[in-house]
Amino acid sequence: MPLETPAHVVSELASRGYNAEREAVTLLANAPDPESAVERAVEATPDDAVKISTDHARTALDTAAEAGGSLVNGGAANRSQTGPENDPHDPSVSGGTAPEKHTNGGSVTPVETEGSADQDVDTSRSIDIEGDMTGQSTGTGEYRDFVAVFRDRYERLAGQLRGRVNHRPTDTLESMAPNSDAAIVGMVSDIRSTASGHWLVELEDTNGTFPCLVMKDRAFASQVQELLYDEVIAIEGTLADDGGILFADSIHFPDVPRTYSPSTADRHVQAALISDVHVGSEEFMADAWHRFTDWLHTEEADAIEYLLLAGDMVEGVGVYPNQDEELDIIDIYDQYEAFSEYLKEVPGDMEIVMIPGNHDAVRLAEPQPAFDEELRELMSAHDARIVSNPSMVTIEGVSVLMYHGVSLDEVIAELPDEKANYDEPHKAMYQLLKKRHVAPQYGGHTRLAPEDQDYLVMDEVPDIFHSGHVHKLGYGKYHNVLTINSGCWQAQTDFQKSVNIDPDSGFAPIVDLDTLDLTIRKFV
Ligand code: D5M
Ligand code: FE
Ligand code: ZN
Repeated sequence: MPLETPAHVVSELASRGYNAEREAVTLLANAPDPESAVERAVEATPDDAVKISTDHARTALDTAAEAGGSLVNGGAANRSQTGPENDPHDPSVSGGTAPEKHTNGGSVTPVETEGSADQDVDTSRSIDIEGDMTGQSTGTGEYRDFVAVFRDRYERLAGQLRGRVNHRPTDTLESMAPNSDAAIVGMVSDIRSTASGHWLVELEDTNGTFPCLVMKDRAFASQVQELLYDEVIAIEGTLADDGGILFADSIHFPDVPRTYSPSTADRHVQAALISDVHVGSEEFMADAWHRFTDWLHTEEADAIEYLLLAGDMVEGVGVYPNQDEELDIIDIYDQYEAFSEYLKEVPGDMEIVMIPGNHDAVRLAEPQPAFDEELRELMSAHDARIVSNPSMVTIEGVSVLMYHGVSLDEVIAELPDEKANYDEPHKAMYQLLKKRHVAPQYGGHTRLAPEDQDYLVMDEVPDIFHSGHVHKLGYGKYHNVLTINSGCWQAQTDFQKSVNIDPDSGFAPIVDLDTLDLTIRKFV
């Protein structure tokens, strides 16, 4: 294969199991004889390294130059030759060792990655992870765990609402004077329509439950249709004559303030947000993936320093009935090995963050801890940060809530079409922002694992909310929060055909972290 383009160099290196930095690829592709340059670069790379750094490429070109004639023919390749020599701390060389662990469940120190001298002189990357519960799971699935997790959810979301209403515990309401104004902060425990078409919403707090009547002709009555079981809301109203029911005047959600002002990066830097790669499926779109990764090596993609992957790296096994009929790779470890090879096509100097999805080899119940050591080992080429689903990832000061999105199926099924539908998946995500919880409803399609705290609560408002799962591209802003569902890299499956899901495959949403502007790139 002729190697004159960066794309060819990348695939040649990937086929030999190497990942490479962008500048290294540019250098090799611009050499008069790229083929032998690649050969030398591979030789110059230590045996235990999987990433070809710019320095390795330079060494290869320099030795060739000494051997006679210059291999570097100008252009980008000639921009500078002043890279650090034999830097023992070269962060670009991954020895494929164990990944960083975020075992304290809190934030970790931002990692400083030195840019290569001629590329991003002032670059210092910054990533901070919060809410990664990998290694923190304490739940045993017993009743008291459920009590603990729901209490924690209630306390944290009620805390967001308490300042806004003058609430009373449910067990004190009956002793209040009839007709007095009152408010309740509670978890939705029941929603029923009455014979005359009004709504009876029952709220539960830590003291008991209380019924609230929403009259059908009130302007806010349509908000009842947005309610999901187990979400935490506040209802204000007037107590009935006998004190046994609250006539609702308003419903409050924890919500995102309308005036929310997101943070932005203080330099021009971009992130690609993707999900649902589904390697191992017959429908995985390898060609689109190659086009995407080839493009990442071009100048146009120079500012893209981060790649966020929101779950479903591989197709998995036994996820859905009859899934095996559409598997290209039947062993899950083989699927991850193949995925790891595809990941090697991504420029080695990009920071990658990934969370698992429902097709990945981790527990299905949410929160999902990140991959175990064995899987991390399989994917070690890139030193990706592999964290739990969901996680809050702060890059360059911009917080990104990454959540795979299984609850979106439920939100779309439960809520009226104009509030949530598959063609506008971002609107279903708006609902999660409004409820400040990524998977409010328990006991339905979305499986929840009880832990000592509810990792699915959004304590902080994210600047960007990134999900996948529904395989539909959708984006918009909700109270200034950039909300993105990133589509997928899998063509329509038989199941999707049978239920008319027409996936948006091969798109890469690219976010400017300094402006939060979004560009959608298509690779099909
Ligand atoms: O699911 C992708 C989308 O398709 C998501 O909205 C669920 C839906 N889906 C796909 N296959 C099935 C089956 N067999 N049953 C129910 N729903 C399904 P993903 O999990 O990302 O493949
Ligand atoms: Fe998926
Ligand atoms: Zn999924």
